[in-house]
Amino acid sequence: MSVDSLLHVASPLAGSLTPVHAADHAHGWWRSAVIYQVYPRSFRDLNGDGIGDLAGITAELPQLAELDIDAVWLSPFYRSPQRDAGYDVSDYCDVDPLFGKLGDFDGLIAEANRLSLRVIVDLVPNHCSDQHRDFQAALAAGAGSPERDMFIFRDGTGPAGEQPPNNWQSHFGGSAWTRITEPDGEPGQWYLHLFDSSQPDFNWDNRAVHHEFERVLRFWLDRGVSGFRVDVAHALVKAPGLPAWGGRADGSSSDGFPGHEAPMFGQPALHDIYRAWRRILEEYGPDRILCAEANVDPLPRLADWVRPDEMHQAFNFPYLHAGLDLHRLRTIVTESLTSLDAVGAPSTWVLSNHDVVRHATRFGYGWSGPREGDGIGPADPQPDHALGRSRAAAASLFMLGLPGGAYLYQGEELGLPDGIDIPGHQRQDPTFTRTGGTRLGRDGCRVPLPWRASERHNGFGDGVHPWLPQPESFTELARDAQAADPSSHLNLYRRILAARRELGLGRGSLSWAEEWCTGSSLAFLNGDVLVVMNMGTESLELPAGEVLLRSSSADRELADGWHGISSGETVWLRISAEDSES
Ligand code: TEU
Ligand code: CA
Repeated sequence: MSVDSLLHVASPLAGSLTPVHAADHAHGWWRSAVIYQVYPRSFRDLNGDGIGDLAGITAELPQLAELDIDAVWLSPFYRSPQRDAGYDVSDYCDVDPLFGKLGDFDGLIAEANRLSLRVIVDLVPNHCSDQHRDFQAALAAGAGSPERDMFIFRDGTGPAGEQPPNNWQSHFGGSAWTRITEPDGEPGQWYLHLFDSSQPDFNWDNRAVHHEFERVLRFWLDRGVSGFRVDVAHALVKAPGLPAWGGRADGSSSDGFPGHEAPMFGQPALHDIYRAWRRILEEYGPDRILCAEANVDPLPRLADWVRPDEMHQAFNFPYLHAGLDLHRLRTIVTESLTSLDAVGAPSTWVLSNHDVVRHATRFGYGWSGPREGDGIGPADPQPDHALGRSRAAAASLFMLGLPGGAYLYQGEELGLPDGIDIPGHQRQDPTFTRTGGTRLGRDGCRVPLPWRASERHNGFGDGVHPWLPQPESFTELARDAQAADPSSHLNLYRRILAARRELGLGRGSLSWAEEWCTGSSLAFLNGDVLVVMNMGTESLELPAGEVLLRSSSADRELADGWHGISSGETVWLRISAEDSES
């Protein structure tokens, strides 16, 4: 093709770029990292007791390394009564026997090092388990004691203190307060728990709590972790006086985000805590990171969490919640990049995790799936699985073309759907019991992974049944079956991740390519790669360039002549230098 015709084809594209973000040349492996979330209970059960374990993770780690990811983040594996799947920690510096021993953790780190994978662990500082020795000591010590001051104990209201201290509600349903029986056998004080009643909130106004967590950070840093994902990072500090909250009582506004003034979220004193943690990490060199699980709204406020002396990253929940609403997606990508650029931080992107319906299932429902934390059961409207999986591929190909870091949730590379046929007696999310089954909770996205189609329980473990039943489709979706099929979801992910690294997209730039932002399609240029997602009902023609990747397996098999983008598809197209400049 002559230069003339290239320029001719390219001009509509080049003439209508809206620049948002410049290429990133700062130091830091994490700035463009792909971090893969391992949910230990459901990854791989090596000892056959039906629940995943650390040795199982170590055994399958080479399969993750093949995916070309940078790090794994492990959800909690610490000592825990497992009332909230391990987010109820009774000892922060030990491995629960369910998952193995500390030595198994060291083995996992050694294997990760061999494979050049970093390991990030989950830190749960907002609350512990009621079985934690500090909480047991607080119960035994009585009102007004220093032991009680580690937590948030208050006298009740009403004539005999029989009413909770305020109107706050638990995320999992019901009051956020539980009344205890005092050591003398009388009904006594109440303690605050933003989550399950077995998860008492720590009192972060107490320096002893700070010291305890600084010890925990050092413990895992000394064992070789590359950082921490910080659970409910926005909730540690509560407003003085614990004022009643008039919005939705769990602190969220109508769209599910924390309200701006919620007294349990986003308090200014949080930032000094994270500054102190950052200083500790820096004692270990520049490569250890903190990532906030901070559900922050409005988006520009997220930048306050990742200022140069605070956390390195924060999850981008607005991106996850935008789903396939292209108008919202565009606004969120623009706001994320511009507000984070202002503090020199990269953005992160995410579509699935262990708290939400998997995106392959969400996208099987028109434009908006079920409410967060509610889950899907057999009596609910059912998703279109094929549509969900193909849109999930399109959404992932779009996300992984964006500059910044990305978080993947185990099984999304297989296009796994949520488990739907889970009998009530097998559901373990406290949301299910605390709401009398009206909200099914998050078990659907936590179903054990299928590794090998021909093995017992699809290779999850060869002992007793997995702790949650696997849907029938998990056999054909098993990793080994997909590895053998060039057009599988897994092989698409492999190609995406390899190309993303080779093209340096995580460090790249972003300009909206207006010509292809039609309302039903959305497109950006990152370096010389044009990423177009078409959610309209019609196919679109693409500008000149080399098609690098397509999300639709049907179109991948089409004859070479096809130079368009189907409905429901995303394409990566390399525009030559003459095309993208001028
Ligand atoms: O979740 C925090 C959180 O605010 C939500 O994602 C919450 O799980 C959801 O709104 C409930 O419907 C974190 C963990 O990711 C989650 O698994 C834990 O249960 C929770 O903290 C408590 O530790
Ligand atoms: Ca096991």
